[in-house]
Amino acid sequence: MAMGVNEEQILRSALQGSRRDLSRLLSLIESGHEITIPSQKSWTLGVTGPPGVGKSSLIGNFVNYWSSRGDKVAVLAVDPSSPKSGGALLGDRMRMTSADSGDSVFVRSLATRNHPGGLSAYISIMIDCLAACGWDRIVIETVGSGQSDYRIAAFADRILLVDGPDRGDIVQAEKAGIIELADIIAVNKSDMEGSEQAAETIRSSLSMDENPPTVHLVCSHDGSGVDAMMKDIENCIYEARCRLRARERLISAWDFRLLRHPELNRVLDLLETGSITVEEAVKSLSKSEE
Ligand SMILES: Nc1nc2c(ncn2[C@@H]2O[C@H](COP(=O)(O)OP(=O)(O)OP(=O)(O)O)[C@@H](O)[C@H]2O)c(=O)[nH]1
Ligand SMILES: [Mg+2]
Repeated sequence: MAMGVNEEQILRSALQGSRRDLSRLLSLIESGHEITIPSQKSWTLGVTGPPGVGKSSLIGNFVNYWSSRGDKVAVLAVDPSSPKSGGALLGDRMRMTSADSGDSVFVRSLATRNHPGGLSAYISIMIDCLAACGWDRIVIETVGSGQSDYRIAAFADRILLVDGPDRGDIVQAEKAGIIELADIIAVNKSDMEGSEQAAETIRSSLSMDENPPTVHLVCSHDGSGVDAMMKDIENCIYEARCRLRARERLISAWDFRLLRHPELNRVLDLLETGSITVEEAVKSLSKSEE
């Protein structure tokens, strides 16, 4: 479907720097409008990890670091307020503004609950739009509590996994299989007991890897360790995990199509009553796709 006049106007105005129209543009994309924009060269970082480990707080540090260098930073926060630390995003916004970086920061939240098939179909085009509108650093924050959540981070070129000092956090990340996708791992809350040991546990579990991610012990509250980690994020060579990420993106896109398939409920009814086998269900859904 070609873009309407109104959409073209919004796109043009967003490209000229209107933040309001950039927001409107992202809303259009999120609600399924097709926006045509040439693929862009962009700098993207996915930040993922279990709920409450301090992802948003660390992103607040990154924003300060980048905006003090003159970079413009856009943050796409997917389901930003988990019940465990609800309202965190607002706090971050305030922190970002207090860093006198108002014009150089753009924060947008995206709720997966409105999208049964996830956000995979929208995220790349949103990244292209942000890059075309002049945002130099694009960060995608996702809660890594389930595979479909953390997979969205794989749409970024580099992935930072944030973990906490609790063994529970780390086990959760291990179970979800996020660790293997990460280029860099941050064990946050170094001011808390157990954090050093948590970092050591992760390092030793990675010691057999061919290209192990670097593990940083950081504290978003006082900023310790953050500058060294930022340098690592900037310089990270992420090619080693490109294929893995491509695989995760493909699986996301596949899930998206399946969960939005118009015949899905009919086929599920048949499966539920045992009228067809899973194999027949797959065949039936693939046939009606052709
Ligand atoms: N002690 C300590 N607490 C921290 C640190 N960083 C973040 N926190 C606290 O941890 C809680 C969660 O922080 P968030 O930044 O919202 O964590 P998050 O991972 O973005 O949370 P979700 O997006 O809800 O998954 C807040 O109460 C923070 O103040 C830290 O370095 N040390
Ligand atoms: Mg958060």
